[in-house]
Amino acid sequence: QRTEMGYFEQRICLQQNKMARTVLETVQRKQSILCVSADFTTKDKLLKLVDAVGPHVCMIKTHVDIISDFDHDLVTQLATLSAKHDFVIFEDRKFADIGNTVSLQYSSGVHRIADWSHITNAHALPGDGIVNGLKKVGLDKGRGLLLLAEMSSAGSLAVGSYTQASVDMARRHKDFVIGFIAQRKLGDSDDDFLILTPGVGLDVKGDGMGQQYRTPQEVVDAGTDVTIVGRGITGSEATADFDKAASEALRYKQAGWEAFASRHKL
Ligand code: S5P
Repeated sequence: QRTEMGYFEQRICLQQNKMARTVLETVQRKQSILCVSADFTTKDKLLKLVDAVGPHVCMIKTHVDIISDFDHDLVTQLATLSAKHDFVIFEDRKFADIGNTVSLQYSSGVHRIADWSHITNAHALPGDGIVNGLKKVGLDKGRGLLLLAEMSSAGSLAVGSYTQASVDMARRHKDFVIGFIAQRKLGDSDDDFLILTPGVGLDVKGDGMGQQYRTPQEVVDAGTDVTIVGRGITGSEATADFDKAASEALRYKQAGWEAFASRHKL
């Protein structure tokens, strides 16, 4: 019978990238596979939301380009909350350009994502150059990258041979690529890529704009490691209720962990 330590130790051993190990260690420490997608558009509400859900998550996902009053104090405060609540920061930038351009987008501009985001993600579409461009900036800073191998939205083109080519690309860059945004387990047990799954909700099936939701149990059964939940926890920003967000986060944390612990016999 495998113990809880055994399961995580085994997986941590297989990871070449330090940030991949940090994600697994955080999941184990907090007994949470929950990443909250904090898609609020003002600094004050975003930080309040993150402080409210922080105790229940292994990771917080941001879209900094939607924040109307973005400044570097925001990322300083985010880093403080990350240390206070023990979570990994994931800027969901979805890079999609040639290597030279993405290295500039990652390191420079208003957001300087590489300076503060522990992990980020990219489409495999442009080919290996996108990974090389991001790696040039992020590897020395100890960052990790996820490739979007599948998407949760209806009619996604990232299927079949595109998804398979994304897995092959990740295998060529195991020092930097830690896993995938995907709807199910990808790769084999030797790879041990992290699988992060968006499109997770307990109460509704869609959002009327193509998003498709499955339950934490369903995505864990499909082999995910981290459930990404946005509006199911945060509700709408206009009627932001931070106590409600905290209690919903706890509900999703428990549902996800129960499914994960049972699947992996923890
Ligand atoms: O395939 C994807 C990939 C991502 S990263 N589908 C997604 O929905 N996402 C992101 O996850 C999306 O940009 C959003 O920030 C979050 C889902 O939010 P929700 O409110 O629908 O849970």
